[in-house]
Amino acid sequence: MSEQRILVTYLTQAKDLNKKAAAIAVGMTVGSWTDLPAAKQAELQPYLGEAVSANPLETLPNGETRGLITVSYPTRNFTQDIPSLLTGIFGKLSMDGKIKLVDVVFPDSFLTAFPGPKYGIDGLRSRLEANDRPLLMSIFKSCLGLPFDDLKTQFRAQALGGVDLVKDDEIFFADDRAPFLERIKAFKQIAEETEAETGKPVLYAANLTGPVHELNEKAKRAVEAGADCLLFNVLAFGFDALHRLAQDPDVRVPIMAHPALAGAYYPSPDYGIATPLLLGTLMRIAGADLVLFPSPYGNVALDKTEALQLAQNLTAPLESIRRSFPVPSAGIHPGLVPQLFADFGLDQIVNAGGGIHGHPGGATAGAKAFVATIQAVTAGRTLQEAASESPELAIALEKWGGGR
Ligand code: 1AE
Repeated sequence: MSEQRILVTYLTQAKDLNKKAAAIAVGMTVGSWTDLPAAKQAELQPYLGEAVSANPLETLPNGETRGLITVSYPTRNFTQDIPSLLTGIFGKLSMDGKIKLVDVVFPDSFLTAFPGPKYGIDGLRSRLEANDRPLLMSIFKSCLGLPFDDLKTQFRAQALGGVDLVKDDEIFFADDRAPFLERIKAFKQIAEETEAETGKPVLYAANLTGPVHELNEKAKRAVEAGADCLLFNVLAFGFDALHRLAQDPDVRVPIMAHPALAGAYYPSPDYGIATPLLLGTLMRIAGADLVLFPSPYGNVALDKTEALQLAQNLTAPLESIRRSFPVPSAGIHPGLVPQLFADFGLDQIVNAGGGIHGHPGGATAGAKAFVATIQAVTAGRTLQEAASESPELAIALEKWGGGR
C-alpha cells in the first residue's frame, strides 16, 4: 500500500516558488538531503516531504512571486493529534518570513484518530426538535461581577423570548458570585419553568474554564449537574484540550468552540493561519459541535469568501466526521438575518448579544424579534411583512435597520 500523505498548502512569496516548496519539504522533515550519504538517504526517504505544486498569483515589485505552494508530508512523521500536526507542518516555519498556512488535506487513515463532534448539527437539531430552520442563540451581556439573581433574571428573559440556546460570555472566568455548577443547576430549573410556559426547550452553554488537567473532570461534574452544553475557548487552551474533551465518553454534551484569540492568527495576508483551516477544519476534527466565528457583516467582520469557506469546511462531507454547526457571530441584529440566511443557509445558528439585549423592549422582546425574522426568512417572507405582525421586530428594524 502506498504511503499515506498529508497535503499542506501555504501562501508565500519567493524568487522561485518551486525551490521554496522543495526547501520546506526537506527542511520541515529530514533537515537536509543533498549532503546526506546514499545510505542515509535510503534510511530517511520514508520521512521526506515532497514539493507537490507551486501556483503563482502575482509578481511583486521586488521581483518575487507571491503564490500558493503545496507540500506533502508522510503521516508517519506525526502522532495523530493537532499539536504534532501544527508543529510538524508550520512550527518553526511560521517564523520564517512571509508565509501563511492556508489548507490541510488529510488522508482518511489520519482522520480516524480524531473524534469530531459527538452530536454535531443533526444531534443538536434532534435534541431541540428543530429541523427546518436556523437555530437562535443569545449571549449573556454581561456576566462578570453581577449578582446571581441578575443572571437568573437575564437567563429567564432570554429564554422567554424563544431562543434555542443561551451561552455565557467567553470572558466569564472569575465566577465566584455565580459558580459554574450552581449556574448550571439554577438555569436548568429556569429552563424547565420557561419550557412549561412557552413549550420551547432552551439549552444553556456554560463556560468551561480552569487548569487544563482538570477540564475533563470539571466537564463530567457539569454533566452530572445537568449541563446541556459547554462553551470552550479552544485557542486559549489548545486544540488538544478540545480533542480530549470531545473524545471523553463521559462528557456527554455538545461543545461550543469560541474563537477568542483567533485574531492573533488569521488577519494578516502574509502570516498566520487562515480561518477556514483554523476555525473550520481543525475545530471540527478536534470535536467542536458548534463553532463561533466572525460573520462577514458585524463589528469584527471576516472576509466573506473566507467565512463561507469556513462554514463549508464545518459542514462538507469529511470521512465519517459529523458536521459542526456554523455560528457566524458579532454585531448580529434582526435586520441581518435575511443576509445570513442567503449566505449560510438553513444549517447555521443565528447568534446575538447586543442585538438581543439592546432591544428597546428588553431581552425577551429582542429574542422575539429574531424569532420573527427566522420564521419570515424560512417562509420566504420579507421582514417588512413579518414586522407588520411582530411589534418587537418592527421596533428592532427601526433601531438597527436592515431587512428586505
Ligand atoms: C465572534 C465572537 C462573537 C462574540 O463572542 C460575541 O460576544 C458577540 O456579541 P455581540 O453579538 O456582537 O454583542
